Amino acid sequence: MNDTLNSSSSSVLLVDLNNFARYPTLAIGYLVAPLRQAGFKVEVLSPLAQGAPAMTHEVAETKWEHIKRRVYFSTHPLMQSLHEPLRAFYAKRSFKPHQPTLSLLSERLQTNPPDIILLSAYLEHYPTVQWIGEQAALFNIPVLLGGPAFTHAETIKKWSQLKGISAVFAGEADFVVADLVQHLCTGKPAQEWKGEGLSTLSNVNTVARPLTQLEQLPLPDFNDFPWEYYPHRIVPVMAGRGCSWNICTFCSDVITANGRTFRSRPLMAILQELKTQALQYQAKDFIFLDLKLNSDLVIWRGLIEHFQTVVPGGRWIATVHVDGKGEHGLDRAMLTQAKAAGLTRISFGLESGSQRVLKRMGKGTTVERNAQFIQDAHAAGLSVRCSMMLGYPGETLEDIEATRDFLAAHHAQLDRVRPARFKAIPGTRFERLYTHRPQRFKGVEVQQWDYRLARANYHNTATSPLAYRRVKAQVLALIHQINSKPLRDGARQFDGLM
Ligand code: B12
Ligand code: SF4
Repeated sequence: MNDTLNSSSSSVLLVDLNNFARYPTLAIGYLVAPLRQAGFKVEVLSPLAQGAPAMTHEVAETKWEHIKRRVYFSTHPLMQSLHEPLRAFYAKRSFKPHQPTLSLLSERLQTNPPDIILLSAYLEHYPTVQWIGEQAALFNIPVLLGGPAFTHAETIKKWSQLKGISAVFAGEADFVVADLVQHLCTGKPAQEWKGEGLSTLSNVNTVARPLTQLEQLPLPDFNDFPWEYYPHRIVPVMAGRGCSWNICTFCSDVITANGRTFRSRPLMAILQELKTQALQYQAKDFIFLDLKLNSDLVIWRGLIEHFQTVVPGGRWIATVHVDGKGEHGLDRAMLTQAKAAGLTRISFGLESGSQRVLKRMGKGTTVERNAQFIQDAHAAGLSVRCSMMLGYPGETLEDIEATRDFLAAHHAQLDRVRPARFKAIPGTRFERLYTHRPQRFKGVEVQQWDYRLARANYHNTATSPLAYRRVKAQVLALIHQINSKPLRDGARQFDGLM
């Protein structure tokens, strides 16, 4: 490694492993911008940037999808023991390395090696990261790894041990990435870097504190993405990081690098970003990736008030949380204004139709408020999508019956429902509650916490009885019916995006 390298002569190859979205990866935009500003020669290698077809997050509903869902959500005692091998099989297939990207990387290392490789990965990308680390080691090229899920000491430790991975950065790197890359490019040992959050094989450090001063964030740079290949030009944006509720027991979003603690950006900066990005990428459609866009009501109202001024004719989609008490900015009048401001689709975490389950989850909402929100959002002309959870620990026959009745009652107003099986994730409030008092979760037995993939293998015998399974089948049938409906006008371009 050349000790005299400076940022203007160092080449950085940023590898983004995401090909699950039909729009650029926000993290990449936030890393490229400061690196370019610092004078590095940055190149992005990503399946998406290589024109790989993006996988669809939510595929069109068919009979086959329904059957797959029946298998995935089966809680038959036999299936409970098959879930883990089936999951591993699915993960292997879905997250298998994208060969064209790897071939390009391989060729690049042989012909024109970069000074450093930066990898942004989800934990599902383990085999690809392993492969890239091994290849880079052959050419003696440092590899810096980061991603949203590197926030648990045990996870960081496991990934720091990978061959060829020089260091794992845990936290939001927006303000430090240029300095860190400069440090590593000059060949200095990673552990001598003065900042927070950097771990190596021999020294696992804590996670960098959540960023403050978000007003200083640069404009994400998406120039390396192949806009011409996208069926619709959609720009991702985050108005703030984290979630103001921050309490749900199962939630792993609020323990990610960017999700820890709620921080808002100034309204003017967000509006300026919308205006500039729309012009820069000739796009009018935006996806807000905020965990809860109504976390800060000043921002939420400000966006509704000014969106059309900064992006005339533009449209946007967002996720919100229906707070159980007080003002949440989601009354019918506000939603009607939001629709007029271009909001096309709204997503929220319904989770359950049972008040008891919502309470156990710490969801901070009520069944009545959820119901009112769905009615109001639909009446305002919005496409309403919700995520929900089946098999939350402690969910009983009566609870799942309440969920079935809720879905049946709102069948006409819901455009899409995305169900998930409860996942036990290390670092969440659930892990702490379970470890402290497992008997609180009757029928649930966590067999193994897997820190490398930040998940757990568990059984939930409470969901095995035939009566429960029958009602669950009814819930899945309702979901199939809802998801088979045509989408409301205008929402089609946004289908499957979140
Ligand atoms: C938007 C989103 C999506 C979108 C778009 C994905 C995309 N890549 O653009 C869609 C809907 C397509 C999606 C799909 C999936 N997602 Co998703 N998604 C998110 C969400 C809500 C926001 C991500 C985001 O843009 N964050 C904003 C940026 C700025 O933050 P960041 O990514 O953390 O990046 C910062 C730091 O991590 C760090 N950093 C990141 N990379 C690097 C690299 C280096 C070298 C350095 C130094 C630093 C660094 O600096 C960045 C800037 O501050 C997160 C939740 C969350 N809070 O992160 C989940 C999340 C990332 N998704 C997750 C998952 C599991 C998935 C799916 C697998 C779900 C599924 N089963 O279908 C798929 C597959 C995605 C794939 N293969 O790429 C998990 C990942 C956890 C993990 N295991 O690693 C998360 C954390 C949700 C969760 N709590 O479980 N997702
Ligand atoms: S409201 Fe959503 S993002 Fe916030 S803690 Fe609950 S599940 Fe997580």
